[in-house]
Amino acid sequence: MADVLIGLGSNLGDREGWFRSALDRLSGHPRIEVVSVSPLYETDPVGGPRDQGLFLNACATLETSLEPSVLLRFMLDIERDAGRIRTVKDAPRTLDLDLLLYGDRVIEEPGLSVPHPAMAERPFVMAPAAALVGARLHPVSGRTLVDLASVHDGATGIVFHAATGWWRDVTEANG
Ligand code: PH2
Ligand code: MG
Ligand code: MG
Repeated sequence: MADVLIGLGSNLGDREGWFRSALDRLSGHPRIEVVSVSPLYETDPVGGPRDQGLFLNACATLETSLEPSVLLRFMLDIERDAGRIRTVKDAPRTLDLDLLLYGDRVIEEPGLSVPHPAMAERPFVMAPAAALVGARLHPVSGRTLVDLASVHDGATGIVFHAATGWWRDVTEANG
């Protein structure tokens, strides 16, 4: 079983609702267990068109026996079913699911880079990641996620939105 960290992002429609249904889909998969879910943060959009709405961002940890490429395909299916339309880079989106860490594996394949190459430089990823699994090591830099996140201390545009528990009691999901 691999210990996986994913990122969730949304700035269109029922942002929290997209997150809830994505986590429901993930936990409903026979080979995926949703282990923990971070607080929700509301964040200023980074990149992309002007005048897009604020994001909600969060992270979750999963246990899975799915290979990374198979897990990624399932995540892309969930995005598509949430009505995600891919237009320009960093366009507003109903749901973005990013595979951030897969155990301590380092993967470079077409369409799949793990650890996610931009994660450490993005405060909207590192704030929830550090809150959830701060002691975890980034397998390339060898630094903890808290340490990597501390570069962004004092960053603006990252606002705490809801405490862990906004999805559901994770022990219930595991039962
Ligand atoms: N995702 C992006 C680009 N910009 N900005 C915020 N605040 N949150 C995101 O999830 C996000 C972004 C590309 O995936
Ligand atoms: Mg993304
Ligand atoms: Mg993505």
